[in-house]
Amino acid sequence: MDQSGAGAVLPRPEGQLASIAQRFALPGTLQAIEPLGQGNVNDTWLVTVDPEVEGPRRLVLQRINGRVFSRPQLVMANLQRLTSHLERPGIMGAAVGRWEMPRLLGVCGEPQPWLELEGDLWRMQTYIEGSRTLETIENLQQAREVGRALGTFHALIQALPAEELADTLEGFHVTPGYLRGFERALRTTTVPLTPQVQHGIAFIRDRESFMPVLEDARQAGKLCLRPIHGDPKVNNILFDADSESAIALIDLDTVKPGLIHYDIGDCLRSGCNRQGEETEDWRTVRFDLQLCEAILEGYITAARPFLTAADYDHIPDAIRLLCLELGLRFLSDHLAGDLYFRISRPRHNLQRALVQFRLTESVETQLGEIRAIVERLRRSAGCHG
Ligand code: GN1
Ligand code: MG
Repeated sequence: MDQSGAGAVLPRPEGQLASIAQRFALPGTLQAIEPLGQGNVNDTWLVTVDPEVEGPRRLVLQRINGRVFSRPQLVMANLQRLTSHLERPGIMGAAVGRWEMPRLLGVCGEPQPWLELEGDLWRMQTYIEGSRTLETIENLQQAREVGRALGTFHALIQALPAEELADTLEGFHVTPGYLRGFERALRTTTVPLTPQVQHGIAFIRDRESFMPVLEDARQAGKLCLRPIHGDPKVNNILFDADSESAIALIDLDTVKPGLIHYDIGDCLRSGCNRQGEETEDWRTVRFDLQLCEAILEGYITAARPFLTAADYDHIPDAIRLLCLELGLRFLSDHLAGDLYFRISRPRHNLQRALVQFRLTESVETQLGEIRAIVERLRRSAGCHG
């Protein structure tokens, strides 16, 4: 989910969507409902009300995708656990400057802040006013802020025990599991094995032995499970509308136990691709080292207190792996008939996969430089080991 993409206000809403919205404790009369953002998994709408009492004018309504999140109640339980953690005294002190969290709205006559209708789970959250999203990073200051936002989020949730969060999406970012899914999809696929698909298959085959790199480090006790965001791509980071400061991380459905390297890798694969992951011009995609350095610098300013020497050691591989992993996930979904990621045209997931594979290659050719950047930042953060 992201907060961009709000279009013109529609006529006063009616129908099923409006009656669902009205079951929430809206602070006024419903005025408009319009699609919001470009999420690949959940459905999101911006709801506008005419406030009768003091309260928010704009809200975000979402239907959680039950095919992806088989137990969406656990997603909501994690969100509530996260909120109660952040409300504990002293926790928000880890955030410098303006920092916001969306708040859940109650449902009229229900004890819990969500609705279950015909197998779908619906929820409503406050829209963070005075904010904007970026589809791609435009300058180094924004890059530092993207990193600082992720570091701040990690710092805020470090003291939340990972075992108090449910595993809402088993196998999420566990790359060897995605490789097994790819093999299954390949055995049963009915899509044509065009030269582009074959290129993707060969690309995966050449890198199979690299895929367990983070899970091996976890099993060896070098990295451990911590609470993570799970999806810190650039358009899930809100910026202040009037400055270059990041003020929130949204799309909290994948907050759950994981490796912080999933987040670091995912944030860099998204942030360092200046063309964005939806570009059709996949051949010219590259991984931008300057943005990489600025994002990591921003991340480390906020994350330095809890980063270990082993954490630094695994950052370069995490960057390479998360690009490769998303390419693998997109290609598998293309082979499986586009069941997971929403598409807007034929071969959309194939094209997305080719973008990520090109990005992976660009990371691979610059791994020496990436290692040098991490090493320099580690030394200036005073971490030896
Ligand atoms: C999905 O739905 P969205 O766009 O927030 C996916 C992420 C991917 C991302 C790629 C639960 O996120 O893992 O990185 O697409 N979310 C899930 O754009 O699988
Ligand atoms: Mg998401």
